[in-house]
Amino acid sequence: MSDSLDKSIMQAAAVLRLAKSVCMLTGAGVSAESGLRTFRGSTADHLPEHLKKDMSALWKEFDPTTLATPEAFAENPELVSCWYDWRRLGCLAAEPNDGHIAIAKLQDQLAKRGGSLTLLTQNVDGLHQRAGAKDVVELHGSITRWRCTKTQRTVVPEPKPFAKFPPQSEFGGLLRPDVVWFGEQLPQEAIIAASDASQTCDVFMTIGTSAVVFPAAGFIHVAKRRGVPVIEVNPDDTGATKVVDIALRGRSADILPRLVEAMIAL
Ligand code: BV8
Repeated sequence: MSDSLDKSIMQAAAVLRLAKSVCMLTGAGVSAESGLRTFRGSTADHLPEHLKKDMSALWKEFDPTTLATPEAFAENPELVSCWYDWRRLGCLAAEPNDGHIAIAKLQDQLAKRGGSLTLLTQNVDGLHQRAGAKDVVELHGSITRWRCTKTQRTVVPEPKPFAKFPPQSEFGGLLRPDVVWFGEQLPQEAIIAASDASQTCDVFMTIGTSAVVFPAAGFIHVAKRRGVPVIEVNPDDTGATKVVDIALRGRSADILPRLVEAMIAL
């Protein structure tokens, strides 16, 4: 690691050491090293060699931002549900990486010191929870849970492909992934939790997100406007970089374990 990165990690660790309530926003980049494709840019650049080849495989033909809409589902429920079921099975087969594990450890460490970490994720893969993180706020829902288009009742399908597409619900509608598509409102309870945390935290961390999707990215700016220090972990600049106080340029699975160890050692 470069000296300047080491120095920035120590700076961020000192900020976290004094923190009482941390609000953290994560995005697809945190799951990149679990082998899950991000939405924008090419994740493959930041992947360990053995994963690179799979990354640019099937997704080239699908643009997630056009498929993640109610209009796409209405027009072609078979394609959209098949694509989501393929992603769902990928998420179930993936394992949390060292970045997910470090976040759960940080949340535990803060709780032990009488503090808290509110984890807001844009990810729908459930990997934070599988790494041990608690009370995860899923701003964009969950791909492991599907919802009847007629009754809105949710089900958790078995860990195997649907038999046919689009899958029928037993309640008379179609089954769709219980995720928030573009143009759809975020769950009310998630908005309330995220608004509360970004308005009361004393440190904000943005990790593995390009910070271009709203209202999720807006919570970074809510904290910034209150003068709260903002720490970013990302190999690249993002839509939030101009309001970031400490930018840790690198992969979350590398940086987060070092950051948490440095904070504990202080
Ligand atoms: C809504 C779920 C209104 C499905 C997703 C202002 C205010 C409000 C809305 C808008 C607004 N401006 C525009 C809008 C509309 C829109 C929007 O934000 N559009 C953008 C594109 C401009 N927002 C909406 O439509 C939202 N709804 O506002 O509704 C409303 C109000 C009332 C009533 C009705 C409606 C809904 C947005 C949610 C859409 N759903 N996903 C699914 O997963 O398929 S969004 C999708 O993008 C994913 O959730 C994803 O998580 C999210 C954000 O992307 P990122 O996570 O940041 O991923 P990305 O690939 O972009 O970046 C990855 C980053 O990781 C990169 O920076 C990369 O460098 C980095 N990285 C790579 N490797 C690593 C790494 N970092 C660390 N370590 C590594 N190894």
